[in-house]
Amino acid sequence: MILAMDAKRNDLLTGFYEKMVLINTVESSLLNLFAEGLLRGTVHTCLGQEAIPTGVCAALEPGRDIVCSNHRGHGHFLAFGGEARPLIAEIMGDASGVCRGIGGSQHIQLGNFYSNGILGGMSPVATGMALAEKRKGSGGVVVQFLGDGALAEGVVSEAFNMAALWSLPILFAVESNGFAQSTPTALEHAGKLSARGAPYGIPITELDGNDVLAVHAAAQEAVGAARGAGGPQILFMNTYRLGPHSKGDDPRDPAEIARHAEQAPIPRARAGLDPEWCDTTDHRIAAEVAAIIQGIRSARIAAQ
Ligand SMILES: Cc1ncc(C[n+]2csc(CCOP(=O)(O)OP(=O)(O)O)c2C)c(N)n1
Repeated sequence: MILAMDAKRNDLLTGFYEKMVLINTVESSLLNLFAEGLLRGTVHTCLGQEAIPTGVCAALEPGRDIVCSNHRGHGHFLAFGGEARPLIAEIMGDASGVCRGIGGSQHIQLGNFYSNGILGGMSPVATGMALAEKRKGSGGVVVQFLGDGALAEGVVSEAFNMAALWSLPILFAVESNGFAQSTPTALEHAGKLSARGAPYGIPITELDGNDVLAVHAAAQEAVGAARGAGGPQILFMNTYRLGPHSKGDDPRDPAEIARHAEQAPIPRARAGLDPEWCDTTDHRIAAEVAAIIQGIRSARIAAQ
């Protein structure tokens, strides 16, 4: 029995590790492309936060559930089953991208995946979608990803109220990385952020957002509760953004970042896996992502 549980845990961790490395590799490559001048606009990466999209989206049913993402949404897209090539092409402004290169980094839509860069703007949209799913009786759950900074937006409080009042099937997945751009949480918010659900009677679970297995287990429970007519749920997941807010804007102490890097989701997961397998996986995924980018660049040159 214990052996079977260990094997299941290992299988889960293996799959999650691959997904997190894919997200990390794509995100790092995007920062390189930006530095090369190959991306227009801006790009927000989720480096260091890979466990949250990976663990939460693994608790969802792709054809039935809906993901509403934010400005930091590439990881959510990849974790919800989106492919790397059309995502990268989209962000590169290429016509072969998910939204024909028109949406860019922050405005991506494919199937049941929607992202938008207006802070907190997806809270009422996601709440409306949850109302629609409830009325249809589809059994679908909507997950809205938002940062701790977005909790200061009034529209998020309004969405919490409506979702609770109408007992809607929605999970608000808060990625608390301690900053809103360059403002530390303590300078932005009064009171205890992880208690924000209490006035609305929304169950809220606070957890270590860098532990992918813990995120997955909490998401399974919260999604199950929302699907089972338990109304809205909030997961308040503590994490740390290792990359800059967007491209190069990072006023934080490099020593602080280095300290957090040791506790990031990928090294944490790696500690429970075979290091040789991890190295092989890292190299394979790096080669796959490099080939995707090379392919897009070559096609572009050929078309000129
Ligand atoms: C309504 C609105 N105001 C301001 C911005 C600019 N902006 C983009 S991200 C961001 C900080 C977001 O912080 P948080 O919600 O904690 O998410 P994180 O960036 O930390 O993932 C701000 C102020 C915006 N996109 N929308």
